[in-house]
Amino acid sequence: MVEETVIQPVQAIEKDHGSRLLYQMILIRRFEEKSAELYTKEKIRGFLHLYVGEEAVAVGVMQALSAEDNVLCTYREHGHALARGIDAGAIMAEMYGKVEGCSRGRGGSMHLFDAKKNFYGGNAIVGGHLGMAVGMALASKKQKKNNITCCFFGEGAAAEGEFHEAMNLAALWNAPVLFICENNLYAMGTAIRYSHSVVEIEKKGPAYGIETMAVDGMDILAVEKAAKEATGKIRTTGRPFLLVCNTYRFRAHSMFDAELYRNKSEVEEWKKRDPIPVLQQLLLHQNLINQNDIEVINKEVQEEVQKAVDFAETGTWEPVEELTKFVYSEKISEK
Ligand SMILES: Cc1ncc(C[n+]2csc(CCOP(=O)(O)OP(=O)(O)O)c2C)c(N)n1
Repeated sequence: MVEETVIQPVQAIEKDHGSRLLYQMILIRRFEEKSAELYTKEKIRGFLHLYVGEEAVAVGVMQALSAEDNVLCTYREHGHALARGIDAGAIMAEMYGKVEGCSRGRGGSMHLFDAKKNFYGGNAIVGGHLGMAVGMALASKKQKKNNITCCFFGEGAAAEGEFHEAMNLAALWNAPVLFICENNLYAMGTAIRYSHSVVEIEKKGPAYGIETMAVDGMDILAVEKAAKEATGKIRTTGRPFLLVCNTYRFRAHSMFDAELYRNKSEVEEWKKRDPIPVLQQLLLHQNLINQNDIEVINKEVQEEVQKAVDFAETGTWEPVEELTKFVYSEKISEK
């Protein structure tokens, strides 16, 4: 738990809104802790990348997006999917590989997808979805849809050519993309200082004529405020925007990682800035919630996570004879 550090709110906060933000971050945390437990029991297979510690970024940014906006994420996307409003049961069933999963059980943890929510992955190729985001934003613009495409990626992706090509073309073509760099300081076991000649990612936006801002990614209110400012600008100018959220992952890169590249003391230091207790303290301090409210939130979260697990457990395995379905588009397979 965090000591008595109470952040100064960057904006006035309403009771209901504050409680909702807290609920969503706690839901993501408990959902992922449960996922890790189920992984060790081999209920969830394949890869599993946890977002623990970074919740303020996904929840904060989602507050600035409308239902029509597109969202693309990396493989560390359980938090974004939950914050986008995809049902926890459909996400858990996906990780179990059940037909009731949001990607019909074919994607697993790294490929959560829900077209109805305009949530386009879950992408496992580092940097691969940045180009897709520019393409989607361009398509929206041509179709005069007036929506934004929001693309989350790590600082590891920002060291790749894909990032620079995407930034260049988004600026050149005036594509309404909100680039969110989740800078958690490590790309697997590589610290940022070993992969970036300039570690301040926000310095890279202006090189492409893209307006950029950096924000404390452990402070959900600051993230929300910055994201709203960014989307406001994109909606009025039609231009892309780069928002760098400086954050930290508390757990290993994935379930296979001995974490030999960083000291435990560094992790402990960052845990003192855990976004959940920080927001909780702020809300308590402002008398917007009390201990009883916190207990109610925790109880409701626990029930929601349990419901998701029950849904996944009772879900259906895809029959073997259907495995070749959806491999090609309907049109091609009809021929
Ligand atoms: C093109 C490509 N190269 C390498 C990998 C292997 N890989 C998977 S995750 C990862 C680290 C990416 O770090 P970052 O972009 O900072 O995101 P984070 O995992 O920290 O959220 C790497 C190198 C990959 N999936 N795709």
